[in-house]
Amino acid sequence: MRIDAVTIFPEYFAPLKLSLLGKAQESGIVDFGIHDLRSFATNVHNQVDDTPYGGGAGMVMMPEVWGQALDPLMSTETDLIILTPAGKRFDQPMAANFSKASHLVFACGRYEGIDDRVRQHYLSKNHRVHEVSIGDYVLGGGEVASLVMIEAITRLIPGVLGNPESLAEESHNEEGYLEYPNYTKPQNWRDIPVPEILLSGNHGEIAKWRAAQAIERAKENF
Ligand code: 6GU
Repeated sequence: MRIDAVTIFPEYFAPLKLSLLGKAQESGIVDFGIHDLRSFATNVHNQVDDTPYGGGAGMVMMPEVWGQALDPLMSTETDLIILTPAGKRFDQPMAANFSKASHLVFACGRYEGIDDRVRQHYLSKNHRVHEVSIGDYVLGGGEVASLVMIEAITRLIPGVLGNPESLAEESHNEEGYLEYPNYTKPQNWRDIPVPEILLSGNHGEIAKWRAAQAIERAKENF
């Protein structure tokens, strides 16, 4: 999979080199391109934003600089993802869908967002355009949201996880977040013992216990 991100803060994407994502890149499963939006500015001050038509607070990112940055990235293979707190909520099924894509482009808005004509333009050219939010809170920009999405999406690509069984187990647990509590060595820690059942070797009973625990946890946390 090819993943491009356009941002005024390319440094935000340094963590792509680490851990799972770094390995996925080394092994050639994913390929990242990070593009500095400001390098596409055409005015003297490399300005990328301006005041909103109609008035109101804040600044809006100008369409032409986005057009210059995105045009060379867009093809029939591309899914363009515009990060905005007003977008569709990102979740595990959406991550699973995007993990099957061949090319994702993340457009990281800052300030009050990107001039809406950018979205309209690429839609009108029959590109797949998605406005996505990662949750009900407001971030300073789409960079961190992109990182969240990239991590959730790429770990679902075959070959990225060392142990594909953990993926299979997740999907058994509905969307992958109905997890049971886990324990490892030592058997006793600060007077808290590992639940007996997990030491029993009875895999049927263990599976039942874990399912019940996952439901208990879901009740508490939702
Ligand atoms: Cl995608 N962008 C911003 N700025 N804030 C957010 C978000 C995105 N998702 C949740 N909050």
